[in-house]
Amino acid sequence: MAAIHDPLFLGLDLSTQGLKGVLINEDSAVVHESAVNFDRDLPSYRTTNGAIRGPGGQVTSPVKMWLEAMDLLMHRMKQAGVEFDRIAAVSGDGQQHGSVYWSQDAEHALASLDATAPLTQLSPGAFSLPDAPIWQDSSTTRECRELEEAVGGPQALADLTGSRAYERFTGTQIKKIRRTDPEAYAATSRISLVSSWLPSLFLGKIAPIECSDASGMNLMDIITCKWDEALLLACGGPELAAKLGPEPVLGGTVLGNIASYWTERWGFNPECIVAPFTGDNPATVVSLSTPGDAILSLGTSTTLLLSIPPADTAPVRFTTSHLLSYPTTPDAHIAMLCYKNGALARDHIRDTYADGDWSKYNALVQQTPAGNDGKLGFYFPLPEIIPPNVQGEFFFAFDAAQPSTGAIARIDALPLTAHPRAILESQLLSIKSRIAAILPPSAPPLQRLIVTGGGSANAVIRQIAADIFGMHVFVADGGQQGAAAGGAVLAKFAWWRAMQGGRGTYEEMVAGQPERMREVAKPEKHELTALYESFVEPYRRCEDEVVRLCANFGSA
Ligand code: XUL
Repeated sequence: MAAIHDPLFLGLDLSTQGLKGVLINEDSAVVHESAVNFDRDLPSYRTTNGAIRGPGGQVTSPVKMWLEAMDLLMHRMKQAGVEFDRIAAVSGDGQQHGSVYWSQDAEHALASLDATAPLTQLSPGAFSLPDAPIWQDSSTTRECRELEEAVGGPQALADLTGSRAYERFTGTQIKKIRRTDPEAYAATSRISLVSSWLPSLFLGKIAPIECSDASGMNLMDIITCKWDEALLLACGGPELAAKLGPEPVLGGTVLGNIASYWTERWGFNPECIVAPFTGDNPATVVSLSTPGDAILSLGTSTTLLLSIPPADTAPVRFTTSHLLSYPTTPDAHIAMLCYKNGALARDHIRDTYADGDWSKYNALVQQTPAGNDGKLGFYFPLPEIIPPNVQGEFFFAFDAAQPSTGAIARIDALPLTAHPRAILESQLLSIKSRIAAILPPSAPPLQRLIVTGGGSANAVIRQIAADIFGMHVFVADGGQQGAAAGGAVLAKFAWWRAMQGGRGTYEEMVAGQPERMREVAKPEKHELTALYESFVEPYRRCEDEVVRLCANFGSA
């Protein structure tokens, strides 16, 4: 491998609402960022927040839009003066669980891309389905129950794959397509995750799926990181193994050199390597986590992420959260809670009660007392993941002086000024009520809360998080590009290992690197954290009531 002078590493993040590119240098400092927003920059695809909602909980994104976004991103990077020939490695991440269906012509089309034309030349010919089901989809409840039954129940599936069946996980998405569109399924040569679809474009051939993101499919054995035959059979029949391709690969490996399309069209260096991309959440962990930290990602989804170091004992398994394999370190894991109603639900409250203005929203939060005088509001515009499939708005009151013993009452509404605080408190109390259950038994208490994603820029949200969790809150100094920067670090990791003959661990690479974290909030008063601690119990009872109401009467 010839050395590239003063190399840069490109991380690409294909998220729900947009595509970002981040370049880091050898010191892992961010030197460039560009972005494309799907709704704003590519309005002809008529997406709302990057997605198209169909009947029965179906949610997809047009694959052609993602191709066009890639071309536009490259244009923007070129215009900004990026020297493509200095990029030594490309990696990145994709929103988890989304899947792309390649046609029988795909390999040929990828191998013979015309460098004078944009990437949209691949569509529609290279795909057997024009739209990719994405993580917001909730249309596969039937398939979830069938899959769990096939392997002995939800805990058995969680033991095997790290998660019980979830509607958005790729295995049940594939199972549904096989049932409802057998022709398209038969016409599919390969299935990629969003994270393996992206490197396929750069390689000019279909890339293998990466282990950490494969943990979001309900198809891989979470301990061995190999496809599980019985699960493949249950979801996609005997033909699925060939459609998934080789066994999942670990991050930090080299998939190949960049295809000539990119060297000719954009001036990439032919020596540039392509490394496996991972999911957005694992990439955020790579970018931000040190052992003992919790990461709260306040993006389109809200996720809580904890790194679980390699241990001799088998990792804890859960039925209410997810266990993912770690993208850089064999035998290490990530524990994750994921909520669908994150930023979009908060935006909805801002628009309804604060004239769409964050300063007004923040002022309302600050004017209302912590705990909203014993009132809780639940806001689920989309069918939620935790608790599963609840939808609608629900309000409750209880005696804040006796939170654990007093009765809770369902009420019709909250005072109009109470909603901005109520959504933050209920979203964060939901996480607080679950943290203990996902920490491995031997784990020391969590030390820091690292916040990332759009919502982490809001000082009022940071403060509430500090008070509710009773933890000091930090952000990455270089900005909010958690996932994309993590992707760039994965590119650098693959390059660094390749430079030393394929040897070296991630921990060795980052040892001694300065930490770029800045403290932005700390618990204001002990009494506030104690108040929120006492709210966990009534929170749980109200949440159980929401689950009961949705099960009995359908969504509110
Ligand atoms: C994780 C999940 C979301 C997506 C989009 O399980 O569904 O966080 O990765 O960000």
